[in-house]
Amino acid sequence: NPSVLISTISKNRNISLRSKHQRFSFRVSAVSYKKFAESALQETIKRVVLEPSPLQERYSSMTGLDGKTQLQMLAFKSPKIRLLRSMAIENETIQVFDFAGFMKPEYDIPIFCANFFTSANMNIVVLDLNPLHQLTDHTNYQDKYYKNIMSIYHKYDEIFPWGGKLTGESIKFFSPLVMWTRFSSSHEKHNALFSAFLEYYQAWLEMTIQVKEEMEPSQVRANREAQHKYLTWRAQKDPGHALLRKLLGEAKAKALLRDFLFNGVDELGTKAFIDYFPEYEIEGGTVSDKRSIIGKSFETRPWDSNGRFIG
Ligand code: BLA
Repeated sequence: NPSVLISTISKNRNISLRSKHQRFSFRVSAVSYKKFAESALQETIKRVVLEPSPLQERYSSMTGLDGKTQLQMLAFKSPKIRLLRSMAIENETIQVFDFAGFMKPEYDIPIFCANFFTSANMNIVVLDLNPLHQLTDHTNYQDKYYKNIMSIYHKYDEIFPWGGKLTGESIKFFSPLVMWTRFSSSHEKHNALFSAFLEYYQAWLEMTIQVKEEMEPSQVRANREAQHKYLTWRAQKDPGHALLRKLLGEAKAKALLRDFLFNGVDELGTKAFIDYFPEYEIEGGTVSDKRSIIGKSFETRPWDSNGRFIG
C-alpha cells in the first residue's frame, strides 16, 4: 500500500506505520547497543572529568560498503584513562557492541572489555575486566582487583551460563569474573545484559577512581608491555575481524583496528606479534592466518566458584 509510510523510527526502535485508515506501532526485535554506551558514559561523567580523545576527530561514524550498515564510534580520555572507546554497529540483521577502557601505563587496573555480537536471534557475549597481569603468577593481582567483586559475576551466572568451547588462546586474557555466554534474544536477557554491563562497568570505574599512580619505573614498564601484548593480540586475532573486513574492506578495517579499537598497538611498544606469540610463526617469519593454534577448548568454566583457576 503506497499510502503507508514509515513515519518514525525512534531511538528506542519503536516503529509506527501510518496510513489514512490504519495505524501500527511495534517494537523491532533488534537491540540497539547505543544506549549501553550512553549509559556508561553518563555514569563516567558523574565521577570523572572526560575529554574527547583526538581519535574522535578521525572516527565518529561510518557507513558500510553495503550502504546500510552504520558504525558509530566514541572516544574519550581522562587524566588516568588512556582511552575509553566504544563502537556500535547496526543494520537490520546484526548489532555489534565493542566497548573498552584502557588505563595509562602508570596504572595496573584491568582492561574493561564488553564485546556483544547479535545476529538474527543469536547473541555472543564477552563481558570482563581483562587482567593486565597473569593471575597465576601475580596472585596478589587477583586479590587486589577481583576477590572483592566476584559477587557481581555470581549474580548473573544462572541467567548467563558458560558459552562452551572457545578459542583456547583467549582464556589467558580473561579473568574469573568473565561472563562468556551465548543466548537467543529475548527482552529479559537483553535487560539483564544491560544491568550486567553497567555493574561490571561501575566496578571498573570505581577501581580507576581509587587507584594510585605507580611510581616504580620497572612496574610502569611492565604495565605498558602487558597492555601492548594485549593490544597486539586483539589487533591481529580478534574474532570480529572478518566481519569488519566484509563491511569496510581490507584497508579501512585495518585502520579501524590498529588506530581506533586497539589504539596503542603502534605506540606502546615495539615488539611484533611473533615476539609475543612465537607459536604463530610460519616459515619466513610471517604470522599464520589461523585464529588459533590450540584450537577450541574449555567446554566448561575453568574457574571454581571462588575464582581459582582449575583448567
Ligand atoms: C565470536 N567473540 C567470539 C567468540 C569469542 C569472542 C570468545 C567465540 C569464538 C571464539 O572462540 O573465538 C570474543 N575473544 C573475544 C574477546 C576476546 C577474545 C572479547 O579473545 C578478548 C581477549 N565480535 C566483536 C566484534 C565483532 C564480533 C567487534 O567483538 C564484529 C565486528 C564478531 N565474534 C564475532 C563473530 C563471532 C564472534 C561474528 C562468531 C564467529 C566466530 O566464532 O569466530
